[in-house]
Amino acid sequence: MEFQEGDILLLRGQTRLGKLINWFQSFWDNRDGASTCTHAAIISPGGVFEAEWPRTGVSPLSKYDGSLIEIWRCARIKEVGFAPNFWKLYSEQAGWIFPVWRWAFFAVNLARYVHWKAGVCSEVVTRFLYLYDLVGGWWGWDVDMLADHFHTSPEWTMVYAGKGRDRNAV
Ligand SMILES: [Ca+2]
Repeated sequence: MEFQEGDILLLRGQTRLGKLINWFQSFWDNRDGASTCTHAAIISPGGVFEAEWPRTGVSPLSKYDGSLIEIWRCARIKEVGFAPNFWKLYSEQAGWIFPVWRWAFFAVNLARYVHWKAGVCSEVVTRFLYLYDLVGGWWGWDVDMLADHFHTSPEWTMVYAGKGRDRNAV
């Protein structure tokens, strides 16, 4: 499976922290009451573009080797073109220290109202989708909102689900 630039990676939360995040997300989720994914990133030149501690930027895809991931694809991103919107997003979000404080606002369901410039992982991905008119906003979007959107929108297809490739495997 070759991933394309503009595909969206969702990480299924398996760790203790992941389970805690899923509990929070399902607690606030008034759609399906369930949450399985805890991180989101954009397939980009050099790997994945993601907001994560310590700074928002590009990480190698090999970081997800052995982790359970889902890859989602929307045709419009390729039709409109990846590069202009990606580099616009990059210029806005790359380099910020991960806004840890935002978790407090997510926890009390105020993240969509209280923000500065830097988003958490799911907000950065949703901002990217917003540039394609695929969503109506991005602040306050948690990973489960993104996952639920992908599962319910006809524009999105899951092209891969399973373990990230183990590049050391023979
Ligand atoms: Ca959900």
